[in-house]
Amino acid sequence: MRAWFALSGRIPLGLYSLSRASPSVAPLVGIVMGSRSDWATLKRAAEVLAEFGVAHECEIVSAHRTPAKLAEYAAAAADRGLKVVIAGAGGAAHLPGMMAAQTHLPVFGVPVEGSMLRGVDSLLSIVQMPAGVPVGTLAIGPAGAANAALLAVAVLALDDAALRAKLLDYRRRQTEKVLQDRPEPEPSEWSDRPSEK
Ligand code: RP5
Repeated sequence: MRAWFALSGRIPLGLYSLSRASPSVAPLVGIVMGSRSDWATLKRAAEVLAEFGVAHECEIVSAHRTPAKLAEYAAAAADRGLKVVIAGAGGAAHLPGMMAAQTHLPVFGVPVEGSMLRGVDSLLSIVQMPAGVPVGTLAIGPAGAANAALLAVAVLALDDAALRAKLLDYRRRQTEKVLQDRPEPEPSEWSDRPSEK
C-alpha cells in the first residue's frame, strides 16, 4: 500500500511525526526517494508540507532498483490527483529525470548528499537535464528538500487562497525573525579581543 504522510513500513516512523496527518485527504504532493537512506534528507520536505497542512505521500522508488515501479508511479501520478512530485536521490541520481520523463506534473529534484562526492554528483546528475524534460533542481541536502516543499506549496497556492495566505504569513514571519536576529559572539571570540589580552 502506498504511504500517506510517511506512513510506510519502509520508512522508520520514529523519524517523522504524524501529529498533523490527515489520512482521509488525498495526497497532492508525492515525495519519492531512491532509498530508505534518503529519508534523512527528504523528511524535511515532509515536515514543511505538514506545517502547511498539505496532504502528501512518501514512497521509496528507485530508478535503478525498481524501474518498473517508477514507471507505474509516474504513469498514475496525475490521475491519482497529485499536483507536484518531489524526487530525491543520491549518487547517479536518475530518479527525478526519469520521473519527469514519464509524467507531465512538475518535478522538483533534491540532490541527496552521498558519502563519496558530498552530493555534487547528485546535483550534477539532476540539474543537467537536456532541453525538453525539465526538473526543477534544488540545493543539495535538507535545505533543498525544504525548498522543494516550499515550491510545491507555491504551486498549489496559485489556486488556493487559504494556502496562499499561509505562505505569505510564513514569509512575513521569516522576514521578521531575521530582522530581529542579533549576532551572539561565542565566548572564545570575546577572549580573543586584543584589549582583553
Ligand atoms: C541512490 O543511491 C539513492 O537515492 C541513495 O541516495 C543512494 C544510495 O542508496 P543505498 O545504497 O543507501 O540504498 O539510488
